[in-house]
Amino acid sequence: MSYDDQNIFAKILRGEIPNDTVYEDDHVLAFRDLYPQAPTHVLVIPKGPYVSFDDFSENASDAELVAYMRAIGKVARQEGVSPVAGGNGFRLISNAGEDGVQEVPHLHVHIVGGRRTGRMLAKAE
Ligand code: DGP
Repeated sequence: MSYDDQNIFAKILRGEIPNDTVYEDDHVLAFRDLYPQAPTHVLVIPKGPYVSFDDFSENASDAELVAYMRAIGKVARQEGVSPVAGGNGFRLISNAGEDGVQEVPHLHVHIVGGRRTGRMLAKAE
């Protein structure tokens, strides 16, 4: 699957659509999910054109990979959900492709917290 630069997160990165940014650096943008499913629901995306986690892990530079991993932890701490910084915990979700039920084809990790998130998987729709 090739990268579609008309996806909604590409438009957010170009500033064509507003977003509620919580963190940004040279390689990463994090912003609140438009349809939050928990008190904390932040999406962390790389600024580069990567469709999914596997695409990113294969093709991103070391600097992008490190920045992304660090940013996820920073946002969890900033949002107060990091258990190693006194928070009550969180879940990371990164959906990929059809079986992963990925809606937006630009890599994103959901940081979900602020409530109990239940068991890992729901039954298939
Ligand atoms: P996924 O199924 O993992 O591809 O989730 C996509 C998420 O993106 C979903 O939780 C809703 C969110 N979303 C969709 N459109 C927008 C938007 O325009 N702005 C923001 N902030 N979030 C969006």
